[in-house]
Amino acid sequence: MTTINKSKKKPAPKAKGGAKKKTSSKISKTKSFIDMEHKYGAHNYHPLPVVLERGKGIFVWDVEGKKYYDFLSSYSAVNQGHCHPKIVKALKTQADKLCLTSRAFYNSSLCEYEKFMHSYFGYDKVLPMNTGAEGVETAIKLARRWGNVKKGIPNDKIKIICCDGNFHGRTVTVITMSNDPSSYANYGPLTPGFIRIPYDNVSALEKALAKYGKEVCAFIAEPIQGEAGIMVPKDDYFKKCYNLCKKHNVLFIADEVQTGIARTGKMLCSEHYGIRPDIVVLGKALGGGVLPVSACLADNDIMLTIQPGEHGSTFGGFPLAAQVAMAALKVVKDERLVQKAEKMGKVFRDEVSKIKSPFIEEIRGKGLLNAIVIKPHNGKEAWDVCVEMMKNGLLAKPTHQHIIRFAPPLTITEAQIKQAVAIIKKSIATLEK
Ligand code: IF1
Repeated sequence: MTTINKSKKKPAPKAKGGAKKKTSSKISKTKSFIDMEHKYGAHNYHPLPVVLERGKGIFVWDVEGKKYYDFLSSYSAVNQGHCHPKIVKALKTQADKLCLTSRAFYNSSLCEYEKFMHSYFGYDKVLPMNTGAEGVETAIKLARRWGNVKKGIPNDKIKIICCDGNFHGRTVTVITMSNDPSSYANYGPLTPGFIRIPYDNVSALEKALAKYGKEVCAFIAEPIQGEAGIMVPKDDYFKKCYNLCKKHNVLFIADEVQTGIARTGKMLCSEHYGIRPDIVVLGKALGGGVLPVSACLADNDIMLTIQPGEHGSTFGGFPLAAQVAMAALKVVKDERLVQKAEKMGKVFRDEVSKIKSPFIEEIRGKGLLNAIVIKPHNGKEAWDVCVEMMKNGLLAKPTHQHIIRFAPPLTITEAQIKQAVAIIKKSIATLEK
């Protein structure tokens, strides 16, 4: 897959006013914020022309006071809903007490968090970081170290196998794995030691391992590819990959940054496939939508290959993050978000499949991580559908030119899903005319 993410390249259309009843002063409020950002901010995104200032649960409000369904959830970082009172309370309580210590000293929250993560996910140890990309970098370091120390691969020979269409973050080593030029082009020299194979193709992994197995320390994949367009692999793909990895003494790394924490209707998406990865990378919703919190989970055999002083982060595992992450994960259990995502995902896919439109080519996903594939019609494509939905009070974002991701907070109710699908239907119908 070599498709460029054109949705990010396309210039954001000018704000056309959104709601019909806006006064000119209100329009200029939105425009002035956007102009300010264009003048002083780096040009690394192409957002929809909406300026948000408040959020509660599944809703967000813009600076004009207009209310929207949030069907992006900050790329699945807000699974628990915006400003969840229990998560915000944990943040405030700890902020008044102790925010940051660095890892030069012990702190009374981190150990509690580590024990909590052990009982929650069942891995011996957790290695705390901040962003998803750092979590992936850490998994790469762990795998390489394990490959050297435990498997005996010389460091200049160590390889990691990754998949076409992957998205694992934006650091230099991580973009090395990407085959999307909009991620990696002109950022070279990149990091050596990666082999890329097609996703959802067992024989490609089999061949790569037959050829390079002795030098491979790990295979890394997203259980469902997000940026690629919510690509759900065949049911038995990952089980077969996992078994091949075991046969060749290769670690299986699951990047669950986007798919983890109940999003797909299981706590970890890997559970759908009946596998327990050797290393799990978590991020996004681990911070409950309020702080960047990421982590690698692994057992001692892997984790203990990194010795004291050999890896770290000023903020990784800071008291504030530790308390927020525990609160965020408690909310997931207390509010049965795994079960809700599973059930509401079905409702969403059922409702969308009832819409008869030349725009809708396919609806796919698991739990509340879904995508509608848009067939261009009347010269309109996914971006235009998103702009129209925005006008009608629902926010979602295209990935590539023809796919729209739909991922509301997992706290959404059946009635709200139905209202949201009505907005999708109405927006598409407007563009059909
Ligand atoms: C952007 C996508 C989502 C991720 C997986 C690691 C990371 C991500 C599976 C890195 C991050 C984000 C980042 C954002 C867009 C977004 C995204 F469309 F690109 F693929 F969510 F779907 N692993 N994904 O999805 O985590 O360092 O950002 O905390 O960079 O444009 P991060």
